[in-house]
Amino acid sequence: MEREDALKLVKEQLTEHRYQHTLGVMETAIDLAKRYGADVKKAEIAAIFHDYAKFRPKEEMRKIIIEQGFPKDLLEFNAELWHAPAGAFLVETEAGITDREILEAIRYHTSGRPSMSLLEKVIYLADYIEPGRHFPGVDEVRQLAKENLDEALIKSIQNSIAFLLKKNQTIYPETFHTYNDLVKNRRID
Ligand code: DGI
Ligand code: FE
Ligand code: FE
Repeated sequence: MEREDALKLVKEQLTEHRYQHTLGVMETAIDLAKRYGADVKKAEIAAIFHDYAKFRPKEEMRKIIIEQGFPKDLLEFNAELWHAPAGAFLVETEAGITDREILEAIRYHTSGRPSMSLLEKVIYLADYIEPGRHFPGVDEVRQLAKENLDEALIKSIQNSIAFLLKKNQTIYPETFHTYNDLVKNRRID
């Protein structure tokens, strides 16, 4: 799908603010894909569609998670997590994207997962460091992202977990599993 067609589909689904975030993720994902040798076109399309389901009603997302056999434990955790797997389903059925790698990058963009693909890592990190993000620690992750994709991911997950702890929020176990997997496979140079 061409960029302009994808952006048009997504714009209808999002607020102006979330659309601007999406444009930032798109540019950042393209940069990261070039830097780390991921498929640039897939990174572009996955980034454009990553938050497609962000504003869908909770009940619709809950239904998709149950009917599509996504892990049901998602439903016991914060509903903010649901737009990622629900989005993967809706992007396939409504936008006609069939590429599994793109759909998985969308599905795992919030929690990550162990053994993430290069494309999944690019989208996860681009979502965290796009230019519109302003939270504490983001500049450190932006610096790391220039040198080492996994180290940047580890730092971003550490920051996210610390942020959720501070807010007294539950933490979805897959977030820990992603973190542990990356740390175990760390290459110390
Ligand atoms: O959709 P975005 O805002 O661009 O970014 P995202 O898909 O990473 O979603 C971030 C939101 O999801 C943010 O409000 C924090 C929340 N979140 C992510 N992981 C967890 C989580 N919330 C809880 N409670 N537990 C998690 O593990
Ligand atoms: Fe998201
Ligand atoms: Fe996002």
